[in-house]
Amino acid sequence: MSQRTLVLLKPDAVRRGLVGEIVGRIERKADWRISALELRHLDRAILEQHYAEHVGRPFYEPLVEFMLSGPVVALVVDGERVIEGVRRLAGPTDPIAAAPGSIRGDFGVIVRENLIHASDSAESAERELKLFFPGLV
Ligand code: D4T
Repeated sequence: MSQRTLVLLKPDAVRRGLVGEIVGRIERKADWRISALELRHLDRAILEQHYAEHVGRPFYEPLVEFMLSGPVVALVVDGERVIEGVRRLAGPTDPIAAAPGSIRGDFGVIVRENLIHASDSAESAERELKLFFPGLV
């Protein structure tokens, strides 16, 4: 089943020069295609919508500050079961719990700076793609 997902390489990934490494892992999955890719500075308004489910939680403000601390790389990826697939490549939220071989497991230590965001369901993907790439058909 071909799907489309929204991926963000977070400011830590960009700062640490891991964009090529992470994009390479996505590109090497057979038949997945990158249909948009852009270096971007986010603002509070878009983050408030993106992380709406977390507004008011203790980690929300530090998370937003982190996401504003430098540019991100936003990508749209298309392909077979890509929503579940990129989540599996990323590994679970906590990088110490993430298996070696996953992006978070290989490169991350703390939960906030966990390198990558990927839509977690078809509904999230639809909402997030509209938010980050409103012009994309
Ligand atoms: P994202 O949404 O960035 O792909 O991450 P996850 O889907 O894996 O995890 P999430 O929505 O639960 O968390 C979003 C974002 O908040 C940071 N975070 C999370 C944090 O700093 N402290 C915390 O306790 C949690 C749960 C990390 C990812």
